[in-house]
Amino acid sequence: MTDATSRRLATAAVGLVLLASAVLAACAGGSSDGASDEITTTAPSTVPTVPDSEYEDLTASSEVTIEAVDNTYRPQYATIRRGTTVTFVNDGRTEHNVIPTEPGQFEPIEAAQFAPDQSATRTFDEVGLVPYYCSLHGTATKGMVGGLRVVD
Ligand SMILES: [Cu+2]
Repeated sequence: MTDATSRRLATAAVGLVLLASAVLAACAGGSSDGASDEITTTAPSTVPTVPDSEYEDLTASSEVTIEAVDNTYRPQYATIRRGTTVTFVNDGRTEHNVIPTEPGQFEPIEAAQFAPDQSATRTFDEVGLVPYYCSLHGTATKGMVGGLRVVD
C-alpha cells in the first residue's frame, strides 16, 4: 500500500464516520421530538389549533344556527357573542352528535336526540374557545370537528 493510498483510505473512513454520526444525530433528533410531543400532550393540546381566519363571524346575531351535514358542521367554525343561543340542526341524512372536546363546556347533544331534521339549542355564556366533534364521524382532533369562539 502506498502512502497516497492509505491516506485516501483514511480520509474515506473519516468521511464514513462523519456521515454515520450525522445520520445518528438526525435519528436521535427525530425521535426525541416525538417523545417530547407525547410528554407535553395534555387535554387542552388535543384541541386542534384553528387560525382565526377559519372562524365565520356571526357576532352580529344573538341567535345562530350550526348545521350538521354528512359529515361536517356548517359553518365548521364560528365566532359568536357571549350569550348567543346556538341551534344545532341535523340537516344530514344520518345521525350525528355534538360532543364538547373539553367535557363540561356544554351539555352534549346525543345522537338519540339529534336524528335527521332534529335540532337542539345551547347557550354560550362564557368567553373562550368551545371545540366539539361528532363521535360517530370523528374524534376530538379529526374528522367531523367544529368549534365556536365566544367573544365579549
Ligand atoms: Cu356525525
